Amino acid sequence: MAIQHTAPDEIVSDDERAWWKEAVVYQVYPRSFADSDGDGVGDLRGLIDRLDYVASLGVDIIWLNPVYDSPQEDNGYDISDYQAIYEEFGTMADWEDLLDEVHARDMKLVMDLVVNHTSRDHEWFVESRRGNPEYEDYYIWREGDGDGPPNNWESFFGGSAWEYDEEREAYYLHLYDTSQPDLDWTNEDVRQEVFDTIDWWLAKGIDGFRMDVINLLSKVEGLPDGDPDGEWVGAEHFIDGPEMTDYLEAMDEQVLSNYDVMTVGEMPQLTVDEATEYAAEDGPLDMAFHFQHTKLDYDGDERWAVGDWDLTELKEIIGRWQTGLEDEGWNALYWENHDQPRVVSRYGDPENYRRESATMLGTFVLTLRGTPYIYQGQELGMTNAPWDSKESLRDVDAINHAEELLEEPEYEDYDDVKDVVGYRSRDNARTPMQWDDGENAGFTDGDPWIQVNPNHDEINVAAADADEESVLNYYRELIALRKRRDALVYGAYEDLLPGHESVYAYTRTVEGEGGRDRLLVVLNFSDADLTTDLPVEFDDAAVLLSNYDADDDDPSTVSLAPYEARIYQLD
Ligand code: TEU
Repeated sequence: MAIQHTAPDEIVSDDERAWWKEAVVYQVYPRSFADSDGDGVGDLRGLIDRLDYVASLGVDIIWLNPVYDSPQEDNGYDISDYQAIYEEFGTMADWEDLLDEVHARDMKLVMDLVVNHTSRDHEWFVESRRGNPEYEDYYIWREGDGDGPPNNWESFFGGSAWEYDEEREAYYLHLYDTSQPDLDWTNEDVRQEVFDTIDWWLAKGIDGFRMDVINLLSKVEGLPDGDPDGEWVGAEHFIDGPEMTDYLEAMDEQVLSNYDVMTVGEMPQLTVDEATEYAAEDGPLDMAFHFQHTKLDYDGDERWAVGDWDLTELKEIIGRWQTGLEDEGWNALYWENHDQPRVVSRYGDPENYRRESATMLGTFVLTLRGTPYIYQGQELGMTNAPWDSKESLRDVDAINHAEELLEEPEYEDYDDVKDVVGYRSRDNARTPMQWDDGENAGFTDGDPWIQVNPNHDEINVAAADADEESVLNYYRELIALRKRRDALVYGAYEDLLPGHESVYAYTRTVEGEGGRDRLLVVLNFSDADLTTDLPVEFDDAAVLLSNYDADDDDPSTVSLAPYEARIYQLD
């Protein structure tokens, strides 16, 4: 329910404003969004047909996952040609139509930039492994150490980060799948090729880039062994390496700064200090994704094992980023993307309080300081899916992990590992968008490349559209509210109850010559009814938005239903 209040105008100065700070981003994973030609794989025409839906959310920017030519071993993060469109997604003409249609709806289009590695099928790699002098140093080739690989570095997807190549008779480095060899960024020709590619796309009129694992470009000279007990063996030598800032600054100077575009870096193991440098006012990037809040439900450093988490830990992490980037840098806010399990299934209650927890978690990500990113289906409260057989898995990372576990004596067959693989598998995010309750959820007329979540008969766009109380309509209201209130975009963040284990309450305040606007967000992260005191003046308080149909006569003692979210105007 919403009560209309107007915010004072002109509190935030023009100097502080930026279009990408005020924007809400919607992430489209084209393979799973909409299939127009019945081959079971989503495509660009399918996306074009659904652009009115995307615009109806009130979002400003679409971030499109990779659509470049690729053998699709890692669903497009293995690029074989940076200047061509993957055939199953469509043609360059389709892509150009997409750009026009996005712009015609006053939205912007941000593309994925994957330049830490290419596909093994990229011409550069084909020539490099053959020893063609022009390309021989495009990748990181090394002799083995005795019979083994050059060092102990590991691939993020498991196993050694080195693969022996018979043709070249040497090992190449791949920090991800064996099909994704790392480019050698110390080679000036490589850097120039990448800068030219970036320029080529920007000249076509796109509005920015999301940069894949961009803090991995620079590796420590000599490639020494990594700490064998590290979370990712070798990471201390290949994350934020010595030339990292120089590479990004050169990219900015030579290409990015010639255009008014948005850049967001995906940066594993990023810290606040690093973020303030990369995304400083005059830094090379506008903002960066960190991963700290996505590891809450890990068991220690163990990515696959599921551990308990508590709300005070989340507050600590969020507080660190909200206050740490107050003066320098800008947050990229997200719960979900194509690599993360569905947030309702992780931090909410998909069985008993799906609508409530999905809307509460949505309130959180849309009311922090930073630019929010919503992943397709998140606005419906889509959930994780059952992964009952190994054959149902599609994600190279999940399949590798299942196979690794099955080599251990304690596991006999897939049934023994399905819970752990199923919970974390990136496939959870990649089940098709649920458009209606028909066969295949209206995603395709053919056989979908990955299973459709069986709950699409209940959770789908058509049903949500028609239901005033749906997660979808709540997201729409919330996005609209964010547009009306500068406090939600620019306001300073203050955590009111850092030690509370169930209630997350914070204020967002903007102050300036034009006055002051202060909003209060109160979220119940538990499935219990509870009452709490809040250390704020409530005299003129009024609820701006709530995910329950409830009003509060005496708001200074707040009574909250399970997963209830409320936004108040304070003064
Ligand atoms: O992902 C990088 C990656 O591995 C992180 O998202 C990871 O989940 C995080 O570091 C956990 O701590 C990107 C893409 O998003 C992914 O789809 C690709 O497979 C990968 O790079 C390789 O290109």
